[in-house]
Amino acid sequence: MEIQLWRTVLLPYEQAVDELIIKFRHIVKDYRSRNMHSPIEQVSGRVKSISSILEKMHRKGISMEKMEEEVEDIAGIRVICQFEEDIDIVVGLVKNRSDMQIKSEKDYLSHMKESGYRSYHVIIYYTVETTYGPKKLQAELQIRTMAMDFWATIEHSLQYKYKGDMPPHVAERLIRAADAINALDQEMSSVRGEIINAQNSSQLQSNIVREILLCIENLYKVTSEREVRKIQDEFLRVFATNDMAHLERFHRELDIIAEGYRIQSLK
Ligand code: 0O2
Repeated sequence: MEIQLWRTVLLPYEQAVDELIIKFRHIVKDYRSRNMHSPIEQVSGRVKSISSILEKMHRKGISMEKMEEEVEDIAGIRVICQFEEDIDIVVGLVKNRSDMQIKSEKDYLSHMKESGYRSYHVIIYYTVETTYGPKKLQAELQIRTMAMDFWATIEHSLQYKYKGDMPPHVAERLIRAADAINALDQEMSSVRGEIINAQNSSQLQSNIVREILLCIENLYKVTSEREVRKIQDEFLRVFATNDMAHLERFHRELDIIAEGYRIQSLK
């Protein structure tokens, strides 16, 4: 295939990767704006390089005509979670969507690969609207914890270095590291509730502070600078107490004050 033709074939995959990243990032935004723990921590994606596609086709004996059908990970999305339990939640979110249709799943969590690799893979069908009409294509979602991702990234670069000929002592170390990663994930899961509570209250605090500052900014438009300064000083005093209940009370009171000014301005 000529290089220009490759570009044309790969363009919808680029679009799919861009769109999917945005959609998953919006899920994160949605959870965070509700002061809830997001099962997704980070999202990234890539279109497989031409040389990597060719290598896979060669290794698996895939013909040019069958490339788009049989190379399922031309578009790849990596979804990183904090906890192993979050992976199931993400898979559930994907299953509930009407814009992503699951073709197959590979569970390398319960069935770790020989290398030590752990992750949950989902192949989806996803339709992009191109200049020439809709195109249904496949994308691979790799869903894993931050710890699993750390291991996979390091191991992937070693695979690249040794090109399939990993010295046994390195492979052994990697298996041991994978066991340690697994233990770390289990340990983190055991304190998941506590960690989530701490994260939620920090998210709640930052959302409340944002709303208070927005409210103070709006008050500038309807009342005197002296009055706003007084409110701002009071906010800084309340903030310094580091008392969440106090901050929430201040937020409610400020809402009432702002509403009062709003009603006054309508008269
Ligand atoms: P890249 O560079 O990520 O695109 P396979 O024969 O494994 O290539 P299959 O059956 O399609 O083909 O795939 P599988 O097992 O679901 O793996 C697909 C992708 O998972 C790989 O893509 C890797 O990204 C990742 N993966 C699978 N096994 C391992 C592993 O042992 N270590 C690491 N670090 N990653 C793994 P590619 O095509 O290898 O590469």
